[in-house]
Amino acid sequence: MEKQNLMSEFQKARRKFKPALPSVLRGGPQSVKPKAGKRTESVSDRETVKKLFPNTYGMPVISLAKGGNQQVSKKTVRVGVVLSGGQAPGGHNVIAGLYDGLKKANRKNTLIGFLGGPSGILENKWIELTGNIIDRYRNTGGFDMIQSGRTKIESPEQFDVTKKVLVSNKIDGLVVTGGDDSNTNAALLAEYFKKEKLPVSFIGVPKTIDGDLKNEQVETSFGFDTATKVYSELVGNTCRDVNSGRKYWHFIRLMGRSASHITMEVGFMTQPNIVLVGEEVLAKKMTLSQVVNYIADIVAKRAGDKKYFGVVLVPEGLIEFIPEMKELIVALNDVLAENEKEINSMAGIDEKRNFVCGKLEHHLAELMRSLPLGISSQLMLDRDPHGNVQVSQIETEKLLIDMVKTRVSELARGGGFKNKFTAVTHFFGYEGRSGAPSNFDANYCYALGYNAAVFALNGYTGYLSSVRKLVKKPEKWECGGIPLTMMMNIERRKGKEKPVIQKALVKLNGKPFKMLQKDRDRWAVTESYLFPGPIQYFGPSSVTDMTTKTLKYEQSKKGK
Ligand code: FBP
Repeated sequence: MEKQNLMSEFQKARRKFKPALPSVLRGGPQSVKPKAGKRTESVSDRETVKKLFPNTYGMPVISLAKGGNQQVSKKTVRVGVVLSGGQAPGGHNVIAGLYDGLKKANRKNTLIGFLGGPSGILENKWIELTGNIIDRYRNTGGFDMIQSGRTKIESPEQFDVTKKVLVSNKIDGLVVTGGDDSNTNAALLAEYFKKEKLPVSFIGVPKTIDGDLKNEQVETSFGFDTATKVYSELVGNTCRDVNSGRKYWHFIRLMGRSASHITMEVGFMTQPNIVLVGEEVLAKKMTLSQVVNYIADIVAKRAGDKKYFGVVLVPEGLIEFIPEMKELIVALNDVLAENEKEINSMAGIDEKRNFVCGKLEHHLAELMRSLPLGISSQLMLDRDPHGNVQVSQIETEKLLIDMVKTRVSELARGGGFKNKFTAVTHFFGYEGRSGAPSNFDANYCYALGYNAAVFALNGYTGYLSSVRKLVKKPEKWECGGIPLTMMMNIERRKGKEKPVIQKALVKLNGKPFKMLQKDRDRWAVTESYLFPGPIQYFGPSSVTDMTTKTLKYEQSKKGK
């Protein structure tokens, strides 16, 4: 709990920030009328998704307009909230907005917070969130008010426990704040409760710093704005350092488990020498050696100009985009899932690797053996509860440096430059996930939470809270809800076909990538570095209210 005497001057000042609500929400939930649009379909695998969600498939998109809706104030509701997955700046403001929305409708409404993520539901661990608690966390980063976790509610027993816990606690609605996997879970719960004829509303809120939970209706997930601003400060400072010392190459891996949105945004903000984009590597079917050659050629070119320094941005998910590595990871997922007990009983990494290699096809076993032991052991680490490989634990930047070093030595032997390649590694991930939310995230999250209150009060279930037109001022933002099933497709997880919300990867025909393509050759050979400095919370609006370049480019004439 944030106690007044344990607060920095910044925290005290930041607490006073009043998020600006979209004008449609300003009169409270009782002055908002939901309007239904057309029936919807899932993004793909329609028949399969429809069969899996017979009660919640096809629901319409809902938009909110001003209008009398007094009945939401007449009943008293008890709503739960859970934070799920990785931290993202602004989560506390989602809860604050939800709380304020519920209380504005009826002072007797209550909000409870399940502790430690979805496991808090399974273990029936929760606290009532009072005004005092909420006030201590307004506009703060982190998820420490109620913490988070990655437990997936998936077995029939877990669904049964969830039912018992929510019913016994008289919960009318549950707001699930999470990424694609957690919102998939919310959709499954919505479907299950509908099937059981239990009137509990499940409303999702799009969270993830990775920025890959977006589509036509969701312009960005919350946290991306703040996290990329934090990373941009660090990368900008590193660019300034190389430009001063002129002796190192910095390889900086940035979070973003699958998509390269974070890396591209930080690239726009700082203009380093190399920005790798996983989605491009996949589209061009580049091998690991080709990625290495691309970097080594730029290192050699700069060395030819007597520039023995530079900055490379590496998206954390790169490794999974290199087709040969992806094939290996997919095969490993199955081998690890099928032989979990046996592998866990082995103590040595060599033993594990030999065992696993024995189960892989010959060419994949060869690839696995060719990797440094550290990397192959990181590739074998436990998958997260949703079946994802934990790329935050794989030191791709070290693998690249090793290989670039070898390649640069080869090139240097051909003459033309001195081989003075010295590299330094960084991983910027956790540093950005819990920063104090930028004005954008503070406003956006508050609106998402308040909007979720409107949806819960109106008894909707299986919807994602959506706030749009985000490049405009907050009062002009549009609010509504998107059926979770609309965003689904079928993917292979833990060796099985599962319905999941489709991740939004970087589009190679989209404006952000085209902007990068236009500039990156110049950034490679010159020092075009930008130094964005820290997020500004106070000061001129041109600086404090700046949205991300990604959002700006994507929303400019629909990103074309
Ligand atoms: P979410 O998708 O749950 O928001 O998490 C994203 C992320 O921050 C990734 O960028 C990163 O790979 C992962 O979480 C790290 O997870 P963990 O906190 O479990 O190490």
